[in-house]
Amino acid sequence: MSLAASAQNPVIQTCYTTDPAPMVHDGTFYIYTGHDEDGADFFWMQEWRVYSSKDMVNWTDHGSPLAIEDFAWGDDRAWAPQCVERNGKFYFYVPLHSKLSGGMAIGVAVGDSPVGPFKDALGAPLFDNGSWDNIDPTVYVDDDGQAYIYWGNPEIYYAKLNEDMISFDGEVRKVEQTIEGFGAPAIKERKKGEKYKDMYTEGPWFMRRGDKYYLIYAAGGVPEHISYSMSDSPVGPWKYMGEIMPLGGTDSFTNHCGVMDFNGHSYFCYHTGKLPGGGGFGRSVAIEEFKYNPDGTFPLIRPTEE
Ligand code: FUB
Repeated sequence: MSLAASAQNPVIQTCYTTDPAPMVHDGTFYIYTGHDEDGADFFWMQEWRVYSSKDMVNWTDHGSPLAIEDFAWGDDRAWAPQCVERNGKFYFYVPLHSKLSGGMAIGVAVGDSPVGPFKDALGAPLFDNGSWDNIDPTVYVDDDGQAYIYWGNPEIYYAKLNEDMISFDGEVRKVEQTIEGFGAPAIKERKKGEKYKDMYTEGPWFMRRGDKYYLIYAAGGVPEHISYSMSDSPVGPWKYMGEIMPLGGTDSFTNHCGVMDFNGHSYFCYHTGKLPGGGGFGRSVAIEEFKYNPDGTFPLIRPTEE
């Protein structure tokens, strides 16, 4: 089936939604989001939300099936999530502030339905080492069944997940950010105070299409644009491929993307400050349909301007 789809942006207009992570399950397109509070002056976010659509035009609000209070060890900053399905269970990965370490940590909740209810799977963080780097987890289950989790700001970390999806197989590794791989010098080689236009910043989205792997991410510091790197392997080496969504036209100094095919169409999800009263701390999910170039690279994608 091929559904022509043109979402009206922002796609959710009843509250501020951020950091979209799409997932397709059983003929339905889900988006997992954060939630900026009205009048916020920082990312003091308390809950995650879920929306779904069967036609990319009409959206169902499934409310907030997961919030900070569902993690006994967390107390703030319900930042960029992603939910993936495996063996009939739905694993909801989130970054939040840890009361245990004082840094950001990665948590994972599990549910039997894509819209919850979800429960903290471990009663403890999946990863918590006291660092503020631990944000924006992205998870992909590869064709051979091996699942990977990437995350981080300003470093990029990754680990293999066991089949249970709630424990690591082996150690956490750091991705080497070379100019060839990510468009800017390694963090330790950067000159203090110098802004590198193409540097990886945060919000990775890890995926495979055909035999190519993609890391798509917010880049450039503040304000952020979206760039990407590609590899023949799920763990690199990565090749910097350039921008997907350049600066401008979003009214938000952050951007954060998720990419998904649905019913024969490809969709690029991101956020803007374009809902009335919105801005950098009042963001809203938007979606652009796009077509990959024949070689699997991305075209430039511009945000909806009006
Ligand atoms: O929404 C809070 C933070 O802003 C996310 O973790 C980042 O990716 C940026 O969008």
